[in-house]
Amino acid sequence: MSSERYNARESEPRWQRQWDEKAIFAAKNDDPRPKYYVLEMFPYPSGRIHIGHVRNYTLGDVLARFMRAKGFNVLHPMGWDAFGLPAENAAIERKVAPKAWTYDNIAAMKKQLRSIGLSLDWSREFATCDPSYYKHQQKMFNDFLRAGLAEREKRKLNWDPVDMTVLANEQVIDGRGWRSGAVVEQREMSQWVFKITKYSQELLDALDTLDRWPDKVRLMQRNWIGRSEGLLVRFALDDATSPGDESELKIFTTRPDTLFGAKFMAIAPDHPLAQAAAAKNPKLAEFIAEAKRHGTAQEIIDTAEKLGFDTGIRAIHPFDPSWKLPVYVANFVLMEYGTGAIFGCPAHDQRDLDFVNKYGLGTTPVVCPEGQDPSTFVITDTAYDGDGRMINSRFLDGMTIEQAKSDVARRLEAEVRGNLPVGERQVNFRLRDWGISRQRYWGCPIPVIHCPTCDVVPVPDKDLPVVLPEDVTFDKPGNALDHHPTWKHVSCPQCGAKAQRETDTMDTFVDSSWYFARFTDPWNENAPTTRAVVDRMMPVDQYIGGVEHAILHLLYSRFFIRAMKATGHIGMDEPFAGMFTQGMVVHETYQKADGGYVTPAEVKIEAGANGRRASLLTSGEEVAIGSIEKMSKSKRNTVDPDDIIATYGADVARWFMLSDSPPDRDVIWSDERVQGASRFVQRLWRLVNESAEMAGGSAAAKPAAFGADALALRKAAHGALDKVSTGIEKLHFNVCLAYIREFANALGEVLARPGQESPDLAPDLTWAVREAAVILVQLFAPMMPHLAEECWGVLGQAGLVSEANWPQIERDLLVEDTVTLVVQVNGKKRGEVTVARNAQNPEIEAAVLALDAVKQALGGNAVRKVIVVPMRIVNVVG
Ligand code: ANZ
Ligand code: ZN
Repeated sequence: MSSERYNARESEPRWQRQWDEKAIFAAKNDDPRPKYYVLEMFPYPSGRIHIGHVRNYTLGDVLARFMRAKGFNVLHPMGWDAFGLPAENAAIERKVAPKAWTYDNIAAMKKQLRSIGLSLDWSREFATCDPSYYKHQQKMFNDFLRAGLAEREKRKLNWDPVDMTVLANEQVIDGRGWRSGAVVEQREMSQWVFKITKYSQELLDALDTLDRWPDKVRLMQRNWIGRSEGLLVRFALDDATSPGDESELKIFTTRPDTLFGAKFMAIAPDHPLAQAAAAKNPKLAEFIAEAKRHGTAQEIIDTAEKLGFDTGIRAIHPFDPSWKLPVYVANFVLMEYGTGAIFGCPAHDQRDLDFVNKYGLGTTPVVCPEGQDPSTFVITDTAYDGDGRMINSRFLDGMTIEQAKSDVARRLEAEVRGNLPVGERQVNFRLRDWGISRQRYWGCPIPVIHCPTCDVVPVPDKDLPVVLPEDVTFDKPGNALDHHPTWKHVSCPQCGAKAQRETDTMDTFVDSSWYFARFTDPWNENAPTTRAVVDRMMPVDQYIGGVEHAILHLLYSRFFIRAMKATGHIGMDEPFAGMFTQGMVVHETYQKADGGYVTPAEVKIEAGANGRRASLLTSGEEVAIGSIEKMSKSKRNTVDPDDIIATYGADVARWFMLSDSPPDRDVIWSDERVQGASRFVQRLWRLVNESAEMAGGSAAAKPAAFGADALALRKAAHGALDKVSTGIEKLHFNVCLAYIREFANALGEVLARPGQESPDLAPDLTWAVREAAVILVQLFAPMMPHLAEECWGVLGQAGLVSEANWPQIERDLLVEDTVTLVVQVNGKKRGEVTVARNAQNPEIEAAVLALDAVKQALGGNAVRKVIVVPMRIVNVVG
């Protein structure tokens, strides 16, 4: 038996079939045991599983299998994030219908996922493009509309001229569309928004309760929400200079303490005052048009040169009527934030400093760092934004920044102009409402109808779902739904007149904002959730996915659950109690002399005289080994999970993924290391077979006492069990694998000792070997479940290891049996002694007095007394 190699290719599908037939991974909603919900971010059905998926799902699977063995009712479902642009692109490029393309891909990828041996509950599977899913999403849209959580809003939107769609701010990267890479334009349009800003403060505060989320993710969310406390200040405009009827300019500042350092005012290019001034000034109009062409995305603004145009308008300082400040239109002021206007204080704000240095407006420092002489403190190229005392600021001089802020706020709130206070404290958030309208076909239709008399009418709940038509064409750019000859023409549900359906569909981030709640009861045809079930099975206990979703997907989901709570679909606020962001799978790149990339599969690696050397398998042509990068199509440094599984088996792929790096770090794919994992699989197989041969096919009664060898092995087994159990709970999988290896070595040593083949071995040792082998198999079962099932059978264990309870730890085997004591002679440390933990004082004294260091220190003097401080110190008094 043990001479045969383990054959993954034969064994893996066999066990997968068994798990399926017995449906052992199906969670039951009425299971009385405590639930544990493990979820990996569901995939987009692109057509193929990539290696990043394998890592993601393996991480979740280890935890799911472990928690199942620990006795939890584990919910570990899988589905498909199935709407989105690639399906439309496939339709355009390959003339296949988006629906057919999507479901074909799902079928192919499901097959691949099965081959990885994941313990998934497939009975709950759905795709977000199933009408039976998006029907409920449309229902919730209607509910949100009624609750004031969805609204129609005129907005300047980011328009992607290539994809012909509106993009969320988050989908604009460096001023370009995240998919097309086209420079994004601004267009004013009506669209649907979800009122996420109603929850700005709550979404921020609740981050403190998410103590099982990575700090970096919480910080990213905090920054995205972007809360700042400041002051609104109404600056009066100098009448003589003001265009039209404008008499004041409202600004928002977080630094009212720096008001006496003001050198200019600046307004956004699309500020009404800028428009008014431009009407009389063609040069200004030109400047504004140019600024808008560059786009107003945050990233562009942060990196662009700070440019301004003096409007000729003058604003009056709120504390000094004779102090006039020039008003510029500036390209770094955003209309969407605060009031779209600022006062500039160059000494203490870098952008303002860059600006004044360009336009020669000067600086006056008003905050002086502690220990600096105010009379010599000057600002040249670097603004000072640190702490200090107020200077050059009249009544504020000598105050701290905080004191000055509140003093200014108090004074300006008390000052009234035209019945209104000049200043008003305000909290601002960077977070904007979530625009969800997309001018695309392959998405969830927004269930409203536009009627010429009744305006916007929601599709009545009873008429849901609004189903996407399938007979669409993609021969024209733009939205295929809009081009459909009949679909949008309907009668108004209210007045019966001719009306039109909304042809915009929802941002696909909506689909992924509640799928995890739907998994709790995907069979409910009447409602998105079943309250009794969803309130018990949610929240997700451990969510696992890429850090690229750390802001948007997680924030939208946190909002959506709150909105579902407000509309009665769930009874909690936070969807994910634990969050884990996994690292990427990276690989070397290989480049031919002509610069073209080649895949790892085309390359042979050898150890050359000057390190590793790579050549093409076909021609032998040498290729350059390049940097290690995220696997990507463009760099061709990908490995295909199918190839790996066909060659080595899923268990090897899983083991390798877990072994090399902590799960939150990048892992470098290496064929050499994969082969190492493959050898380890065979080694485990031999160890288990040898153990079974030695210990017999079934468990004997536990011996009453164990000799030294058996005890040592039992300690190794329970020590490994203890460490691996806590390691899995903390998702320190790579550490767990190291412990498993170490323990396998310990078992291997026992089996390799001479005389172990003899038939009359001590029963305590055979019992311990058998116990160790069983524990070993259970320890690696979450990582290599197929091999574990096979080994389980070899050991004569009943049932499936996938269904077995996690082994019980015998804690008394974990106690270290020796202690190390500090040895002193006359109070001075002279060495250490290691003795048995239960050693008695005479034994300890004898051991100490036998030490050379002690003899030397005594210098022949007689020992007067030995004092033993248990577990710590032995003092010899001479
Ligand atoms: C004067 C000042 C002096 C400012 C100083 C800063 C430092 P956060 O913290 O992000 O809220 N600001 C206000 N509205 C703006 C807009 N629409 N576009 C560009 N900048 C804007 O930033 C608030 C600060 O950003 C405000 O405080 C304002 O500049 C600027 F030493 O006012 B401050
Ligand atoms: Zn009507």
